[in-house]
Amino acid sequence: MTKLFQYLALTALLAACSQKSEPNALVLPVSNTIQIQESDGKDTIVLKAAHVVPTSNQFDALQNEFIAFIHFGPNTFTRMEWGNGMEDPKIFNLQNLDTDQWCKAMKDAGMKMVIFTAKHHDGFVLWQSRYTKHGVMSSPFKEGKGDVLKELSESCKKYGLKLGVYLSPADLYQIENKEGLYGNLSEYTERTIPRQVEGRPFENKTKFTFKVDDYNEYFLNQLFELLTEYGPIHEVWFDGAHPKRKGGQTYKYLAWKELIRELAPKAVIFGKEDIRWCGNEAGKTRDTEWNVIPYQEDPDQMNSFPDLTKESLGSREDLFQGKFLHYQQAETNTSIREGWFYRDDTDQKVRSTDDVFDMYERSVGGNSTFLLNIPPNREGKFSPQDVTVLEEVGERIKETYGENLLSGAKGPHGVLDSDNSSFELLGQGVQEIVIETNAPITINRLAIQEAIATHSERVEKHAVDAWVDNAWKEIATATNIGYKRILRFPEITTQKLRIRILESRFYPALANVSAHYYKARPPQLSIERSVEGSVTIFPKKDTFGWKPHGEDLSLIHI
Ligand code: FUL
Repeated sequence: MTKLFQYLALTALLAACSQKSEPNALVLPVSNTIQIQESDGKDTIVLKAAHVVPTSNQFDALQNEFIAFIHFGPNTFTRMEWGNGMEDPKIFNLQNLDTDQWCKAMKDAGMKMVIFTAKHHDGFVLWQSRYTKHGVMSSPFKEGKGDVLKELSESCKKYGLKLGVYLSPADLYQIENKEGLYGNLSEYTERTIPRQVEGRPFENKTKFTFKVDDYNEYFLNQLFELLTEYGPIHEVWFDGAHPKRKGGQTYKYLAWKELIRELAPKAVIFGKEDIRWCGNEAGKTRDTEWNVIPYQEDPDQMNSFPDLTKESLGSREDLFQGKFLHYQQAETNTSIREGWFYRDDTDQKVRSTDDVFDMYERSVGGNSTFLLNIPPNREGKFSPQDVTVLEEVGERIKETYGENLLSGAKGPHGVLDSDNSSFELLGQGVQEIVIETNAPITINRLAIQEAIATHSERVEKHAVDAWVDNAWKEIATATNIGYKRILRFPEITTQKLRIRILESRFYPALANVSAHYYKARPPQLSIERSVEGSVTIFPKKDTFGWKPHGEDLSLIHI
């Protein structure tokens, strides 16, 4: 880290020298949200954007890179994607549960955290909640004594995975049943959270008072249980979908947030100001994914957040429309299977290792986090095909990215750190860096990271050249970098690389550069024999489709 501080000093110096062109450079502090003033010109807005940084929780979440989603519940047994809330809890007829097997497979894949559907839209709870009987307590699972979340949290501890919870705001059981609280038009009054339940005291004695209605109280009580009785929670996932609404029910998110920040200080909140949905469920990524996003209101005060699905979200033109600039990273979420829930091992297709690895490189290497869903089957396990894909993806990640082929190379300030830590901050007028290795290396991947935690995301366009046959040869170009950009290019053997920053919002600050080699696999082939005996060999078609209900659910996000 010493080097980093030297470079920081250098940048400050260079900034000081350039006071004429950037008068605000030295006085502008970095922040998670920066307000735009009416008097701000375009240059000032761009400069402000270059000072918007993630919170330490957001930065930790970005460093997880590859995380897991688990959809499990009555739908696993009814083979539905969305339940209707009126399912008999006995449907959840789980005879075996092997959360260790889930965790081992996720760990082998290189994932760092798992987010579990504690409650999906059907309202069935997979933990022993004090506040409803619609859940595992009324199911045959361990004669009503089972707690899936508890078992998962214990396995997570054992395998060193972080845990997150998905608690659906939409709740069909609370909508459909006679005594349901959702949209029951109850009054907003002062309520103490958690509501005490006889014989079920909480070890955590924290108390909150919020002015809320019945459903918000129910939701807060459940959040209290989830955030205090299952170990540290690192992400709370709020889904935007609503199969049905009732009674004009609204959500008092600002109260939920207060409770989460207090009880789970390390957690990021998905679907709100910390993390945004990438905008599709099929694993598509943007070529340019900016995480500094313009808002019309202060995101810290906002109660609801729209889904941001446009192709361009944080370009200069987008920023000029905003009143606040806010760091809000994207999660690229999709499922390893056709659908979020397990249906069967015959018709429900599973993505190939090639497909998952490609999404990994595009999402993690495209300034976002990769959230991959693996739905357990009715035996309480991941199916063998899913496990194989996870193992193979993990092996490829390790084999490709486990080692930096630049370690020991000479950078502009001496030998690069072999641990790949602090690298280089570019000052005014410094638009390129050259890295020279001790011996020729053969590479087809380059990963570049900006020092976003301290210097925001600034690079808007860059290129990489390799020294080949006594000349520079451009091998890759791309737009922004941010947390991480993985460049993929045909393999090249060289001893010298040059990174050129072509456009940036302010002095770019690079944190890491690493070079890698991905061993390409031969294409999967299919063989067809005709009746006459002739043989045709052709590349296997990837027939995976995204159809949870036979339709694209991303279209019904509301
Ligand atoms: C969507 C939900 O409707 C799906 O069932 C799933 O939970 C997915 C992650 O989000 O909005």
